[in-house]
Amino acid sequence: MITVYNHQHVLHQGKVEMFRGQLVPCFEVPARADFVLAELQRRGLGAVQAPVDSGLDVVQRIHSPRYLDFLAGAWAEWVALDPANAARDVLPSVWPVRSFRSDVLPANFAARMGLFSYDAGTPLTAGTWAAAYGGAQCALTAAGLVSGGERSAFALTRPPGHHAGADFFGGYCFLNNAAIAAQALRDAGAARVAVLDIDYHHGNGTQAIFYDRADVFFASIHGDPHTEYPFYLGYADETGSGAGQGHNLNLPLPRGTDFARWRAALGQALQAIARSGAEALVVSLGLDTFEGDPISGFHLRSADYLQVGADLAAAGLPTVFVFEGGYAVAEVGLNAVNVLEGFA
Ligand code: OKP
Ligand code: ZN
Repeated sequence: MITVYNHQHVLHQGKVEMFRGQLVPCFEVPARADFVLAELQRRGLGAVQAPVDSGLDVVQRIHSPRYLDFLAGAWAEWVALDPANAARDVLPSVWPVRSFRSDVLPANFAARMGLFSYDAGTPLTAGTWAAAYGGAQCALTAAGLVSGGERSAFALTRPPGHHAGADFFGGYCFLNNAAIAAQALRDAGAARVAVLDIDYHHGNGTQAIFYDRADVFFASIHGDPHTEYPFYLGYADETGSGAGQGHNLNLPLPRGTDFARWRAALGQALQAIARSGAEALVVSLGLDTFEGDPISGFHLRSADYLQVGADLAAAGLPTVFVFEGGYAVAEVGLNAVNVLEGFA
């Protein structure tokens, strides 16, 4: 399997995130991708290549122009407010909840930070745009390889993407790489595409992007949002709207879920994907379902990921893997590469 690796990922390096009233060190660190790359190379799982830059055409079909403009220019605006800001990450602190307007674009920078985000755990840094842009290019290149006839490809990139919506960031995510890959597969001729999100956290951004579309089926297995981040989306009764009715499947599971129960949900998701008529699959590959993950609550073990890969392969679809979460940093390489090897 070819890996498309975003060498610019290191440019996004948050210092702290807000957690229980304190600023704590970020969980989403550059070493995560380094461990995956090292394990891929150690096990010789296939070529690693850099992405081809194909610009923002497909990205603009997923994200709104005013959101992309904001992201691309946010760091320069932040430093222009005060040169001392260059040493500090940006975190939002005010949001337009129900009854506020989101159509007006405020001149105030903090107001726009809040307009385009939904949590205080996602620092924006000097290199965030460059890293996220490189990640989107990885997803596009991986999708292009699969459209061109490869059985599978892996977009190894960070920051992750599945929490990012058409016009908001959050949950460590800025550009929705999986959604971008799915759109690229559609544009290259697949009539129907499925996105399967196996990160511990519900892929609220991906769901929202495709919620009213019939051409992209979204399925997600995740911690029950009654207790787990992102809390406000990911319930079983969310099945799609308008033309997208019936094209969204959420399989929330309780904290403490083990592999046997998780695998049964995977089987259910794959059956639904087969029924959807998808001609290609995008897997949002989070490894934070691992028993040792510091911010999650499922109990998958490293060896289980080989079986996950084999189950995904049995679906028989051309597949783009996109790296998402996984915060047990020392084990994330082993776990990710186990999925890929099980698939291969
Ligand atoms: C991103 B991905 C942890 C609180 C939760 C947000 C989690 C984002 C997960 N201190 N913070 O889905 O892996
Ligand atoms: Zn996650």
